[in-house]
Amino acid sequence: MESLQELSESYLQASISGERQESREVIAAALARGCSVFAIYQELISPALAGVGSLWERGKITVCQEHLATQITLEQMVLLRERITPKPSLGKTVLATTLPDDLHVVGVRMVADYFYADGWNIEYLGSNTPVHEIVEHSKNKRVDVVLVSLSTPELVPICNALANELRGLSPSPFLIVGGRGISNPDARSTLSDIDIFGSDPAEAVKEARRITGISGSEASLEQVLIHIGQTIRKHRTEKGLNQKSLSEMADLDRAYLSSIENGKKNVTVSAMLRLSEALGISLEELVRG
Ligand code: B12
Repeated sequence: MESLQELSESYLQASISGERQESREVIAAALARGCSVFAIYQELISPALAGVGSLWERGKITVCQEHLATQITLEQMVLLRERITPKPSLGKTVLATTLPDDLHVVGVRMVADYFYADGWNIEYLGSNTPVHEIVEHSKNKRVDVVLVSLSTPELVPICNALANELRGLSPSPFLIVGGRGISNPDARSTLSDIDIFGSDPAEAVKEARRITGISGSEASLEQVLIHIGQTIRKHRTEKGLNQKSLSEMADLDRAYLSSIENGKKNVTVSAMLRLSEALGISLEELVRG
């Protein structure tokens, strides 16, 4: 079986060759090995794109090949996103964007997906958004957190201008900034009025929860039951099973399964164990989604 690193190398080759189907098969192979969407983002796609960057820097590939790899990646990410079952809604909104003249969207889309999985509403603006538009949209949508990705330190002055304008809003959203453009401490030291600097998307989600006052155990029992029900339904339909077949496999009453899937029953641990076994997933996956 190929390691994730080998799969990443195959993905790099397939994507710069414009082989959509082959690129998709590499991702399918990682999924078949049980890799999560976020493991694929971090350990397969990100290193492959870093590889694309270094081939391009050394003149080994054309700009068109770099563009093909990015477009194929964005397509694969749309498909991967569909596999994410978000946690119950937190009722909080994050706006994710790059700044004017920054076309690099893969990183910010990935970070937005971490927030999506955590139950945030996402206002994803993609690339090259003017500062005053970000501020206006934040105000209109009552955004709680603005998340900016910088691909180069040259964007720091624009980011400072954004921070300054956001401070003028009431209430003022929190500002989280990350990306390759601030990986260097010198670049970070020139940023002002930023609530959080981030490099690790999972850490950024935790920090965003902390600064907006969301505790880890925010979800009510009702929300948890709805979430478990949705997870069961998602895995059941992915396996092409109807409720009748799954209830027989798990030795449960069909009507009981139906109310579990609708989040209407306080499902017992033994029923969850039987369902996780029948669906071929761990109990933890069933609970966390
Ligand atoms: C694809 C790509 C492009 C594509 C982008 C297309 C698109 N639609 O996204 C195109 C061809 C347009 C492009 C153009 C350019 N690019 Co370019 N590009 C890349 C490349 C190969 C991959 C970028 C990528 O998607 N990486 C994968 C993602 C997942 O990584 P990431 O963005 O770093 O994000 C991760 C983390 O940083 C973090 N993160 C990111 N944002 C945030 C935000 C928060 C809040 C948090 C918590 C975390 C976080 O989470 C992500 C997941 O771990 C990189 C090479 C590389 N090593 O990355 C160069 C690279 C970024 N580009 C570079 C350059 C120089 C350019 C150009 C100036 C080239 C030119 N001379 O024309 C132009 C600029 C265009 C512009 N105006 O923006 C340089 C930047 C160097 C620098 N830092 O100053 C790089 C590093 C290549 C290099 N080695 O020189 N590029």
